[in-house]
Amino acid sequence: YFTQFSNKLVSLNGVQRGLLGEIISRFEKKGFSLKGLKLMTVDRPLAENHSEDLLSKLFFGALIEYVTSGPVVAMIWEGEGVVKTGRTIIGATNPAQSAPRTIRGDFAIVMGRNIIHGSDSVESAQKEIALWFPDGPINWQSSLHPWIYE
Ligand code: YYY
Ligand code: MG
Repeated sequence: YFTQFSNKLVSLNGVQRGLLGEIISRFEKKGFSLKGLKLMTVDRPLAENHSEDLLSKLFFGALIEYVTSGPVVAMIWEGEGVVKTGRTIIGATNPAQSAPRTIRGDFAIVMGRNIIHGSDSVESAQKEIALWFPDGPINWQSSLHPWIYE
């Protein structure tokens, strides 16, 4: 069983720029399973709670403004190693350094508009899933499971 979940947030300009299908498609094609998905606006307490580890950073205010300024899509993806592999699919924080064929490498130019957030550890994924999906993940299993895992 592959119970590792990761919470991904397609941030404001992922939605505004019409990249949602493209982003979902990259995780789907890899073989990960979608266990939660919603389009939502973000209030300040949620944004601040989500990014509380960055409270002391100079860019914190701008980050909160950005995340609360429009709809985001919150997703839960499940699969073996999804937290680490998901961050590889997303690419480096600074799009100027993200490799081509990563989401940030292909679709973003500057750090403060880098399209998508992904949990950085299994522990933070658990915390973020509880924060964004109070009802938890959707429980289902893909019939492709034996063709994706040995
Ligand atoms: O996990 P990741 O999103 O790759 O980077 P974090 O260090 O957690 O920062 C969160 C978020 O903050 C980043 O995606 C963009 C923004 N940010 C920024 O605007 N300027 C920085 N110098 C660092 C991060
Ligand atoms: Mg982070």
